[in-house]
Amino acid sequence: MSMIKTKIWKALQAHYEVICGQHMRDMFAGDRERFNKFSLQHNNLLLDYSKNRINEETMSLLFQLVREADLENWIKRMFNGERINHTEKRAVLHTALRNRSDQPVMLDGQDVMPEVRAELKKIRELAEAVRQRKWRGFSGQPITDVINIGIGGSSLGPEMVTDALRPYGIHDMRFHFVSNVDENHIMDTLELLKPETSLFIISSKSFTTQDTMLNASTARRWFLKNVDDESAINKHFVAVSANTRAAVEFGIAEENVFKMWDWVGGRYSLWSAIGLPIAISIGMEHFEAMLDGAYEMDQHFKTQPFEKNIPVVLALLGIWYNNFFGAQTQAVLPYDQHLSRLPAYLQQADMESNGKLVDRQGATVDYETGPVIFGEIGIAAQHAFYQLIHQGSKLIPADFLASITDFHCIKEHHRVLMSNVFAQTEALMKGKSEEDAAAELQKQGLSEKEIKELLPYKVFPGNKPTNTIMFRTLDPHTMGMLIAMYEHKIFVQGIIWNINSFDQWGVELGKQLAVKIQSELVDEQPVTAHDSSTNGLINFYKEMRPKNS
Ligand code: G6Q
Repeated sequence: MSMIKTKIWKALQAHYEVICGQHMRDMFAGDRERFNKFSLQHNNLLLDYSKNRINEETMSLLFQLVREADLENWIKRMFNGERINHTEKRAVLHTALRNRSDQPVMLDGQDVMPEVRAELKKIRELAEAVRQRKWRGFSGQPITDVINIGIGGSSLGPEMVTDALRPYGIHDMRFHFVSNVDENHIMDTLELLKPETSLFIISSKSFTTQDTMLNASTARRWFLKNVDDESAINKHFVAVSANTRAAVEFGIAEENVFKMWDWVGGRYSLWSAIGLPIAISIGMEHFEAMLDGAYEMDQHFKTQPFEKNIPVVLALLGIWYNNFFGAQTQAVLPYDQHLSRLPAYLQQADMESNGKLVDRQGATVDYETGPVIFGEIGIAAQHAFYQLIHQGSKLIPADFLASITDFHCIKEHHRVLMSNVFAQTEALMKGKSEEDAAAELQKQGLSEKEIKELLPYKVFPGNKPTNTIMFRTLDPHTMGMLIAMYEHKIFVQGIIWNINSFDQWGVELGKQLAVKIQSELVDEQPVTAHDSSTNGLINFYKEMRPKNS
């Protein structure tokens, strides 16, 4: 039976009819305990979800929904290594990568932990050797530049975290992330490098992704052109892959290949050797602190009752807006500059996981699934697209993220920053009534006529939902907690929507399509095999491109 035909779904729908006419302003006015009721704290992490269009009944119905979806059992199945990614027949065990206990994690009767620990040891050895200048290039010089060549899950996570934990990063080393097959990306990067001080990490779970393979070959060619010594490759190229053979065939020494496993999805893999750039940047102790933070969130997720469970609450609020209010989007608005890549990272994590139309039984769903995730640094976005959130015709639930301390202790900066976080979420909730707007205009000395004309534009409806996620400092431990929090939120939503959050056939399609057309671009012959638009575009390109390109 489709979820939307269940009793609990209908109860939520009926409840929505009651809530949608209510304003959060009145909800706050009528309940002084609202913040205490609708906020959760875990260590130094606070989730304030009181500025949502909910009351106690809403939450109780939503908790009932998640119980009926059998979440408790699904959590066990995931952590216990069942093959819950049924379309690829794979287990989903990224949590094993950050299992900091001495408990085994069994997969088909075998404990995966010895292999996980062996890889962590290998990561530590490389990270320390590079950081301590013991890893030397062919000419005896230490590494100054680390270049990650990978795309999607093999790039976004490491890039986001390396950036986010910059204050913990080694200062005299530069990190580059090349993902686009557009030659500008690799060429612009190579321009900044010297072969003798560069370390390339070729990150590809499959080691067949065309974009990555091409960028890796170009990097290798550039290196050999400058160095002219094949044996020097060993000191400048390492790989991370589940396909060791292909990495070795590419020319990477077997001892320089770090392992990945098919039970780790690309977008969930930054905890593995895919996180090498992070480990080199922040050092192994900090990398492990990040794993500790994620493990702590795993334990919280596994053991806390749903009512006190941060990922579960976040997931349910998302369902509330997505499926009952008809919201199409979810904004991610970090106020910490170091989280500037978080929206891009979550776009993949969320949309690749829950952008699905077919349920676990193979039927097309008759309800909305994953939302469009978008976002930007909050302060920058305030001067750009917040207009639409405040006064547009769409409902856009938003997550605000902010750290309580900064690293440079420049008080004015941080106070101004935080005052914006508090002011924006308050304004989005309260809005500005006609009376308040009119009073403001009167104060500015406008005439009655002018006020009447301007008033409609100066009114803010408010009632815009936000979560505020605040933490003491953006340290490695907190970073681990935050990422794991979002991973589990996505998982919970996938369970409620009855979809497989761990495959990505849409991405696979992209990998196949271009290969076919590529052969048609070799010669100058016009093509006719496609629809008229595709034919037209290909032929225009062929005609306009410089000869011999
Ligand atoms: C992630 C996706 C996808 C993948 C890239 C790169 O979950 O599967 O983003 O990470 O397509 O794939 P490779 O690591 O195999 O090159």
